[in-house]
Amino acid sequence: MLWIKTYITYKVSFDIDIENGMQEFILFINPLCFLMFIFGFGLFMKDKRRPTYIFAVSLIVSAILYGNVVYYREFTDFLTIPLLKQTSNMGDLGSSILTLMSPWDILFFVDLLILGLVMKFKPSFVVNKTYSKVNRRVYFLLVVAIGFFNLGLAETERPELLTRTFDREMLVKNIGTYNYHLYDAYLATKTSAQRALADGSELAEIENYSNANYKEPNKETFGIAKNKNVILVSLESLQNFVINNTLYGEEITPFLNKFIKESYYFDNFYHQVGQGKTSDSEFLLENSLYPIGRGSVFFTHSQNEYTTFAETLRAKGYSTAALHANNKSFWNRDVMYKALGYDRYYNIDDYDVNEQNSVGWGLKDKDFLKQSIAHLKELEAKGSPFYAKFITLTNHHPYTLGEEDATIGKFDSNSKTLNNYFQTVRYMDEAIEQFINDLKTEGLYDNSIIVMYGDHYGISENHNVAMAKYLNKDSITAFDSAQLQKVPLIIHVPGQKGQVISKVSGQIDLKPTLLDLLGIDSKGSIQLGSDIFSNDKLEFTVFRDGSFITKDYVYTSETLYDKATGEVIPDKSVAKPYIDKAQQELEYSDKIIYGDLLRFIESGQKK
Ligand code: GP9
Ligand code: MN
Repeated sequence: MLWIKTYITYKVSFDIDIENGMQEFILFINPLCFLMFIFGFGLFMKDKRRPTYIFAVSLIVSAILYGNVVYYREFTDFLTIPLLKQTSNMGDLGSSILTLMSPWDILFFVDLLILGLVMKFKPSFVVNKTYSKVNRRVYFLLVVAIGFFNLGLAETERPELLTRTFDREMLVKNIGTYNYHLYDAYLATKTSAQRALADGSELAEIENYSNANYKEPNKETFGIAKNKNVILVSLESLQNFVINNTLYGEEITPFLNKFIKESYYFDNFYHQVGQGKTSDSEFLLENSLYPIGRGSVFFTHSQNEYTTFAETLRAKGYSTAALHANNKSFWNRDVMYKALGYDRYYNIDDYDVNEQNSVGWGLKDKDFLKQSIAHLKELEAKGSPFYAKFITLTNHHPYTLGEEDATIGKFDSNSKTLNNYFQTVRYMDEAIEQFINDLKTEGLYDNSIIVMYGDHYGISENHNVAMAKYLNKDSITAFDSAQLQKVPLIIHVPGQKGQVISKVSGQIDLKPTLLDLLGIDSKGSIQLGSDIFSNDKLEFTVFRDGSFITKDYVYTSETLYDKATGEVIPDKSVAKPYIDKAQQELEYSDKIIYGDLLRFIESGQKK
């Protein structure tokens, strides 16, 4: 029953891309080896113990599967061990998780009910028999054989499955959810050993790579924001498709649409986060390194040595602060922010938060930004330029908003998430407008650069049907999904003229881009992005799962598309250099993080 249930779950709850009959077959048999193995221990048990064991295992395995189902509904991804360790996130996640569960989910456990009834009314079905040693050996040999058979088929379909995989769907598809979890557990132990074994010898190669990819800054923009304050706003879940777009004829983000006309607006800019969502975007910004493939680097590697954007500014005399009205331990920020070089974290304890001014995840953006002005004044009073990073919150899944705050209608589709999204996006737009006006009144506008970007997608692939309806498309394909990962990037430098920059770029480019604007050359420091303004900028952006976008190509789920036409290019070899480069960069980045390699750089050498 569990085998069949797992397979049905694959088909119903997960969206696993199947290309041929062989892949379907692998998917079908992949739960078998693990389930036979784990239930096999029942063969050693007698009397009442066996049914108890079988029932307990069924319950635990079902719970794990169900956990994945719920997580997948929002994140289109599978659970990992580092994620489960993020217990300090759990409290706040409550409201989000509840919206992802449905009373119908009870059907998911129907097999347990059947099993219970069988045990009660037909106990002989599970107990009675004792098995001889030979029987048991044959049984376990069979398990091993099925395991190798499965792995063998998987390797032919997907070579290097276990050594070079950044894509969890690929693992689940080939070795099954349960073996995937075992593999994940193995990775968890392996990564903890990796730091201990690292000795810095890997660093030279990575430094060479980083230096070779360094791009000379653009003379026209280098230093145009020298010594200005940096006010950076991370726009929660804001995707680029809402910019300059309408809902039933009404502009969704009227303020931002105006603001981009007097700023640099990057309309081909992508988020690159993994499971760490907002925290991953912060990591990308600060380090110009990729977040890790499993869990959140904020949790797993907060003790590492980093060379960050904040630290670099601090070394130039800036005071540095992060402002976000959530519990300080969410995403382990209180610990990680120290490693990233923020002098001060203004968190929920620094704000007046009550029922009236809260919605969804907490303090409403308008109130958050309003109350933050006092903190900015505090930073300004220190007498040196400051770097202040704001993280908004209202436009967060499940996008709840009180009627009194809604100034645009809802969309009408089968996805409540997408329907609500437009309202919270509009709310955020208004909050930003109010904030910019406040900066002007406070005299902060003219001596600050203002940087704003979407931290990651807001509408997951789970809402593709509704999204297709909104975008007037028949469906959302993998090709479309990849390009929907665009988030807006807006940089406003005092006195500039507006300009749209359409180079393909991503969050990994933020650090070198901003440093160059501030007149701080990042040459020689280890970074995997480059200044977007540079005339030599390579238009190439890698996603955490190994997908990438260039000027001409979109590569996702191991399929290469012509970006202009959306057609599949069967001969992937034309993009081989990019495919290799994407893998290489992710590997280098992982090596740095897992080996804590930056600790081997002499502090004098640090930029
Ligand atoms: C929580 C906020 C949201 O503090 O940053 O995090 P997310 O769920 O988007 O990663
Ligand atoms: Mn976020």
